[in-house]
Amino acid sequence: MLTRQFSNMLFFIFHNFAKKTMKKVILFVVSLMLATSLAYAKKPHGPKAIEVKVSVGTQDGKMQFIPNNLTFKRGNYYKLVITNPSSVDHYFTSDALATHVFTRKVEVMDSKGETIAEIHGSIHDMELKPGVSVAWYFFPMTKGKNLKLYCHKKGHEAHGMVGTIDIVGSLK
Ligand SMILES: [Cu+2]
Repeated sequence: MLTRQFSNMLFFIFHNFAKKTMKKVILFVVSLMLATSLAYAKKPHGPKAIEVKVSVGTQDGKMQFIPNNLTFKRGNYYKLVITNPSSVDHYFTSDALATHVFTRKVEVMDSKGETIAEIHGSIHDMELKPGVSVAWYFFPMTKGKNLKLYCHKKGHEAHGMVGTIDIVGSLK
């Protein structure tokens, strides 16, 4: 009789304890789910891109790409920001770069930096009006050395508006 009472008591204690613990566990799991969903909601979509900047021409009218050599590593994801700070039109042309990378998208920005267009598909050539920026998002795919970059506006290449692009490293 005593043992039965004792075991009943034990069962009651354990049952109550389990209920409380269960509540705590559920509360913990729910708050964890909430926290992770909040953390994800704050993150922008897609992988994190490494930003590289290049200017086509200069404010004082030089026919140059700055910098005139760009290096990209395979296995990374890039956001190449091409800006035209000059007062004339310039091209950013590289047939080789276009075939050596996988383009995710190209964003076109106005002079205030606001995105006004998003382009999907492979890009070979772009002409930038004064004050405009373009962000080219891509994954380097094929290795390359001294890939040609130039501006094909009449006379600009002859004036030194040329550059090179290297794609290095291995795909993991
Ligand atoms: Cu040019």
